[in-house]
Amino acid sequence: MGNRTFTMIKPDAMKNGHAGAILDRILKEGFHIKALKLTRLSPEKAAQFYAVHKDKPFYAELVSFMSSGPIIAAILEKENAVEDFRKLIGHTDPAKAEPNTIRKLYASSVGENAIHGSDSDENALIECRFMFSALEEY
Ligand code: DAT
Ligand code: MG
Repeated sequence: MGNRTFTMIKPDAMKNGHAGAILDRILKEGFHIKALKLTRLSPEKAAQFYAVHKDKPFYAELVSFMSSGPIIAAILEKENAVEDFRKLIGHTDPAKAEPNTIRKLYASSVGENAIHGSDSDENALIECRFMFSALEEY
């Protein structure tokens, strides 16, 4: 799983019409799409996905935002996928994100920051399985 990561194009980027540009950028950066779906998280699924943050002050807002509209979820493959993808998306807070990162280009705030990327190989596997149950197929 060292060469795979998991991403979601978040509801703000979907609503603002950035999904096409973001997918284009991901492909141009050398990531291969192994699985992809347009879906919507229920509040329960969003709460479960972000359970690690359940004691944070922004948790309720995060769950509400992530279940507020459609998302695109995908499994991406590339050498060193997790680390390279975190670099490509940039800092959690777009105000602190490096120039030309996806969050710098498309995110509006720390809460609504356009895109998710796994933070470790272990979490990438957990997150891929969370969203794509028949992972063996990919
Ligand atoms: P990342 O998405 O960069 O891995 P994280 O795991 O620390 O960041 O937080 C998960 C999400 O929670 C993040 O993408 C947006 C939201 N979030 C994080 N910090 C926040 C804050 N200070 N205020 C509001 N939302 C926040
Ligand atoms: Mg994180």
